Amino acid sequence: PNQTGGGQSNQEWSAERVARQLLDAEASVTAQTSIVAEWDGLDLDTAYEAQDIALRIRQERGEVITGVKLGVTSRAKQRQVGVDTPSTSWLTDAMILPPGEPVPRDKMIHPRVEPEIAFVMGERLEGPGVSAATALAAVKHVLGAIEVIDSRFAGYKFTMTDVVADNASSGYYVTGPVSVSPEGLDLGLEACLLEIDGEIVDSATGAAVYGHPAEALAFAANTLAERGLAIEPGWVVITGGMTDAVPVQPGMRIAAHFTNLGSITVSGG
Ligand code: 0L1
Ligand code: MG
Repeated sequence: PNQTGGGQSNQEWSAERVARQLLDAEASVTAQTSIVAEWDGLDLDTAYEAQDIALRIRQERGEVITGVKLGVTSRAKQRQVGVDTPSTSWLTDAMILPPGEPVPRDKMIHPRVEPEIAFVMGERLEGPGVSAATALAAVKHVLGAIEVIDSRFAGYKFTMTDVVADNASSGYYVTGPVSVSPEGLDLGLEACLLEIDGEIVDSATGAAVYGHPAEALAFAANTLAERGLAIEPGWVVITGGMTDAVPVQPGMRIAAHFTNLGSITVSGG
């Protein structure tokens, strides 16, 4: 992929410029280098501000919020990307990959897939003080999911604040065909096998996700509350990659098989 640096002076940077630069990188399918390396003013609050500005721009062009994505909730992901704090980011309807559609590789820089556990919210969930039990009580049903991430940073080399500003490498997400009531599930023990071209390459259980996917959901509610935001009924919350993300190659057959949440298959396009 192409790469661009920035090379402009510190005073010219702002959350707005970060948001626009990353959206431009996405639209032009062009990787760039760390923004923090150029602008040390990109702290966590500014990164979330950039994320929210980018969401506003997406909404201005007609996209609708469909939910929230958690990032870096598992140790596998923390090790893979060198970031050890979970984050929240936005999902919109433009990020939905309909079942059966291949990964739109022509619109992506260097896509990777990762299996996730997803919640569909039945009730509004608002922090602070949300526990895993309270969080789970607001869930209508649980789904399996595959997220197709795509970092705007070359080689997935970023800092915590870079990746938060970049909407945590959002690309596409596909949810599974089986929806299960949370009462009937032990989500900590819900297993997922990740199959690539007929071979099981990785596996994990729900406990890999921040101890329990409901803990990740509570983290999301409590973190969003710091910005005066809540998780709304009907929203989807994907709780973070359970395993390492796998680079997508043309023609690849990707499948995630869950104990109770069915199987999802995606082709590499
Ligand atoms: O690029 C990345 O891997 C950061 C996003 C993390 C997504 C996740 O943990 O599910
Ligand atoms: Mg993810």
